[in-house]
Amino acid sequence: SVLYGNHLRYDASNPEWEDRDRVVLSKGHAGPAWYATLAEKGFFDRELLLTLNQGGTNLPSHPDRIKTPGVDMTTGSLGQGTSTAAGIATALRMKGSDRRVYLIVGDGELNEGQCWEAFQYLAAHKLNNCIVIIDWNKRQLDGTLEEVMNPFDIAKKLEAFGFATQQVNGQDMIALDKALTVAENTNESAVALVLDTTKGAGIPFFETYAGNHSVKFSVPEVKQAADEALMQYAAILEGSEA
Ligand SMILES: Cc1ncc(C[n+]2csc(CCOP(=O)(O)OP(=O)(O)O)c2C)c(N)n1
Repeated sequence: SVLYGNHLRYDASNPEWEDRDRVVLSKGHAGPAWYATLAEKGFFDRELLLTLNQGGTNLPSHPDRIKTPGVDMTTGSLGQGTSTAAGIATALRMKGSDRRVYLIVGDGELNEGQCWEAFQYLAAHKLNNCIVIIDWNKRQLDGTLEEVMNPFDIAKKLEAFGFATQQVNGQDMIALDKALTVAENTNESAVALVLDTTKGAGIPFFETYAGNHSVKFSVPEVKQAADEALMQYAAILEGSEA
């Protein structure tokens, strides 16, 4: 929402616009969240969302750049988006373009060594036109980060690689907006944001749900999720009015 609302330069009626900023959702399994945003911004009709992951759909669970307007890179095999984003950033730099690539990476995805090779490359070449965004939600597919393979302090590691790194509350839209602006105005090094987030945020019963990586909700659970999300939203609105 923050990216598409305030930062990206794009034209939904011309997704291939040469002068657009690019997005690489390296944690490709989050494709459905991206599709909701793209539909909201007019890249395609909302009705298409109902075809998610069905045979012949243009919205496969993992993003496909050939199929979906607004998707710049095919992803799903974790780690690979980091290298392709580094390649896009290099190409933009070589062309003399001031456009950026926004690279979204999972914290569990960092288990892939490929990420660290791409980060070293970005830092060494001071590719500040690739904004690295890590979703630090502390969980991955089948456990917590520590249970599966501890990445230790991600922000410190990126700093050690040579990145200008900010750690920010990834669920605070205003903080996120500011942090992106700071990153976009950093010229002397590669840039990264580590977003402190909670998996399933906004729906309390889901935040603590052990297998919340991939769940098929029952109808009562869908209703409960919608009710809890609405309650949270109302509380946020009340807070901002106060
Ligand atoms: C190379 C590769 N190995 C395994 C998977 C299966 N897989 C899909 S999502 C996931 C967990 C990723 O964790 P994280 O990046 O933290 O994503 P999040 O928890 O934010 O959804 C795994 C292992 C994959 N997509 N690609």
